[in-house]
Amino acid sequence: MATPVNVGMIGYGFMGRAHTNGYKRCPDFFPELDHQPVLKAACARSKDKIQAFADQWGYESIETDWRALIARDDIDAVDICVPNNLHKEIAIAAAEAGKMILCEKPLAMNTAEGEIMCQAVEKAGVANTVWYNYRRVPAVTLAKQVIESGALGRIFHYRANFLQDWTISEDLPQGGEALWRLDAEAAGSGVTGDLLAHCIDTAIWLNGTIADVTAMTETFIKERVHQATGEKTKVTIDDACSFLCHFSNGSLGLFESTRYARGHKAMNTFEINGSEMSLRWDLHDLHRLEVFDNKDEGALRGWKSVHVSDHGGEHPYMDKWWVPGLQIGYEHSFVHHVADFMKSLDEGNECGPTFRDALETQKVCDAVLNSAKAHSWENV
Ligand code: SOE
Repeated sequence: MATPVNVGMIGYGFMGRAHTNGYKRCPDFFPELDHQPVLKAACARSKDKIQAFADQWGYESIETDWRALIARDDIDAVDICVPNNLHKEIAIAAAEAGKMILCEKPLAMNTAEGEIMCQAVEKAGVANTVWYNYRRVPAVTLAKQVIESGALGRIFHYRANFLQDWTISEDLPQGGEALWRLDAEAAGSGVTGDLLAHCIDTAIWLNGTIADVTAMTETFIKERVHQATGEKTKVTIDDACSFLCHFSNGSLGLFESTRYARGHKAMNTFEINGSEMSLRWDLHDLHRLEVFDNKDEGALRGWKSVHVSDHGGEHPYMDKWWVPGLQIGYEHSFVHHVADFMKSLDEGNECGPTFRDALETQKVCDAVLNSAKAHSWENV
């Protein structure tokens, strides 16, 4: 009999579904783990909406006040799946109540908030993690293993982008349900905290810390109707952001994100170039890791595309799924995150990215935004 981890989910949007699917699949595909999630309660202000969510996904009960959820003795772990401006208050209260916390990215609105959140979980000694899910796409995890083996040699370059196109229409309102990502009051920033944060988390994980940055941002649509008031108000998020950086290992970084790249829905890529080998990954082909190995010889030397689908059981996570050659997708990265969190409870260690790890990404985001404002280089 597994040790239950009773989850209290706060939120019910796209991410609430993605995380819940992770909790549901974990016992089926990682049955060897001692700790296993139980969908204990879902929470949101709207009783009708959260009841419908709970019924659809199989949560045992509902709450309409997150404080009541956190106060419950039968909740072990709180999943924070609400707009960024609510993360800090909920995380501190959950930590003080001794709950484990799984927080949606980005950790906080800014570094100052994030630091307070780190102190809260560290003081309380509660298990914590932030849902930077792309680390757990098997091809990305494989890239980490290859880089750690030293096979790339000296690293010269790292480049990444995350491109979307869903905010090009001037008629799209800002604020409120589904559109809070366009409202700086709720989101803290635009593409920097929403999209680049993913790229930065992956970059730091693969290539180490970032020392300094210089950035530019643009807000293409200056005013939008706010859903809450119906009034046209100034847009203060960044619609696009690009930055250059130095990594602490001496390599150079180049990052771009936007919601104005017509045709791109979620183009999330990275490439890393070392003296001996380069690796390249693209979310739209997420099961493939492209590799150029300078040791290869002859006329057929070139980029090869490795289908990360359990060749001889060597590919991360893939032995948990189907048979070799059959690929998995986006949602599995969340199942893997849940499984790794449960495993960390079994083993008594941390599940990265912890709040402290995610604070590093937050620091880079802040430096990027400050640099864009000041037209300067900023240390992280
Ligand atoms: C924005 O459209 C978004 O949903 C992000 O908030 C997610 O973190 C990203 O994974 C996909 O795009």
